[in-house]
Amino acid sequence: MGNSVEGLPYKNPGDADLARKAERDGVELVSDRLRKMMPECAFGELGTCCVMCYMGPCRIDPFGQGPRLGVCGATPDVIVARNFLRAATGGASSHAGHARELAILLLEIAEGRAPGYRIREEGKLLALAGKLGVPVDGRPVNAVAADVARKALEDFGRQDGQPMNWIRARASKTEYEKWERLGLIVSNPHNEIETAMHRTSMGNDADPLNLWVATLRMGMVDNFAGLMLATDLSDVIFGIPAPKVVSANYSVLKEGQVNIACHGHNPILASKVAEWADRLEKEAKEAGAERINVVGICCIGNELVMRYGVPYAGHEAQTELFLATGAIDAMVVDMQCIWPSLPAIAKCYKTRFITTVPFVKHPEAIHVDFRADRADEKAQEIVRHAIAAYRDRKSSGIRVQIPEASASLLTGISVESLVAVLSAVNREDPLKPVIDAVASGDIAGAVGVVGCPNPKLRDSAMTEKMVALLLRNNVLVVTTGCVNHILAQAGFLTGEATEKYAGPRLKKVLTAIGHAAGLGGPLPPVLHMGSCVDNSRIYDLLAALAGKLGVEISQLPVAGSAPEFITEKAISIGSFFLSAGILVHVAPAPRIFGSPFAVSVLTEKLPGINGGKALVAATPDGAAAGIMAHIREKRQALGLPQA
Ligand code: BF8
Repeated sequence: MGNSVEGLPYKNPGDADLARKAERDGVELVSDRLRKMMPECAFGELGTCCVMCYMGPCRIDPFGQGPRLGVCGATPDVIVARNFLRAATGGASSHAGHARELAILLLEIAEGRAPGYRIREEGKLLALAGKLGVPVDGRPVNAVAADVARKALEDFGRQDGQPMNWIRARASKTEYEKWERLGLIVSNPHNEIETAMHRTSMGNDADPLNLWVATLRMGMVDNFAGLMLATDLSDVIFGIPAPKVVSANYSVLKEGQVNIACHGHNPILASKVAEWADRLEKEAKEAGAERINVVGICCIGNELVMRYGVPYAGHEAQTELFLATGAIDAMVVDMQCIWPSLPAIAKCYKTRFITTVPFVKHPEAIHVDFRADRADEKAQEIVRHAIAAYRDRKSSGIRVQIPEASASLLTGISVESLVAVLSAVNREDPLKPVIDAVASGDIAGAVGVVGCPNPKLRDSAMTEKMVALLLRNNVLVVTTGCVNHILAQAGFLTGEATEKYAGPRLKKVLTAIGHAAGLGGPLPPVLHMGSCVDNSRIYDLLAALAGKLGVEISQLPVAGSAPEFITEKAISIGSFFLSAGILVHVAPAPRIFGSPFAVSVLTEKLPGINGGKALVAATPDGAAAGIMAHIREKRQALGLPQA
């Protein structure tokens, strides 16, 4: 494949500057803790450490040294499969919890119990209602919204074994039938989660194949009760994202302003904080600040930038560094990916660290019990904390250092807005230009590059280099999650990146689309589709493309990649894309290599059953080469010319 990208300048200079500042300030960072943890436990890495019962912990050495079975008799294949299923369950629980909160909020809005919120996208609500079989004609919007919310909540209490409403309504017919044949249609996400915990507890399921099928089913829970439900309802309540150009990186912080960093996932909290930051500007000015500046970190950064153009600060692995700037007055969090290290670091810089969710607390944090029915009151309380902290910062002489690192990105690519952009090229059939470009080979394929920034791989610039290689090979990239912060900071989400990184054929297509859409230059080669729950947008796009071509998603020349994954949520998302029959590349290595059975299921057996396949490669060249080989194979099977 060639085209090595060694030597290109990818490092964010702000990271190194702030790491030095943190060291001077006596603040320990993730990189320090990671170093102290080395070497990490090899049994854990292989997945053959079992802590399910108190006859253990047991660990199996795959090289034949020591015991071959756990004390209970569990084989390494069983131990690995159980551990992996539990990880997928952790991830799916997070996404289902996020989505269920939105369903409850929609019901509260419809019943007039959440006065701070409203329905912004009636069109999307009515379209969903139609798919769910909710009558719409002549009914008030709130009555329809209440029924849509009840349809969502019904899935979480369903005991009749019937398929989830959200799967019936939102899966394409082709994919639904495939999942039905494979026994992957789930009925109730909570039952599925309960059964997964039950079957993996000591003395239950000892059939590795049965356990791996349960993992694929957990992937279905993740998508239909988590990702897709969350995206659908967030769009209804907070708006469908539309394209916009926004600033990113450390320079979005402003020394003379009250800086509030939102961190976490659900727009229920952050949208209100952003609103009240504007409404309380007068109070900030009275405190001597120019204004209140809300910025987004991690996935809530994606949610806020996609819909409202809120400055796009940075990713998970930079959170501690953002605190080390000394410029953040309040860090406001809801749930997921909130490192326990943060409140103590915040304290060093007089940053008020504010938790808001009853099950995400920290002894050193300020807790504001944020509730949708009192959202305006609680958001004001949070913003006033930040204004008070600004006064403290100014009077206490905290040293502020904001690196000059800056970037901009085109964001807001929902399926709806992408179709609108493409209509500029073909009004009657907006997806046709993309399909034609894929058919001719101008676009070789597409890859969803998603997930987290893993400190183990950050120094190698794994994500940036892999993406540069894919682009040079005329592969279009779409992104969600924290990797988008990485790619935005490295300049990949601009028209200039098309000039710099895209292969000639991809460049030709993106330039034509960009000019037709009035962008005054090419469309970026990396399209930002949102937060981790917005992986559902990628699935919707693939389903639309497959539907137009009359093939299954598994036949498309596409792949998913989580090149630096960290969390269990990445595992549950990956499990869904395996269920959908897609190649899923991951790095670092998932904890499966202690089980020959797991490796054969994920790399040999599953591809023959539904097309899903795992690819493990921890170097940019290895990952890009594996993905390109897969894309070529799929093109050949469809009878398309090689790009
Ligand atoms: O859900 S990308 S580090 S913030 S897990 Fe977490 Fe990973 Fe970031 Fe979002 Ni997704």
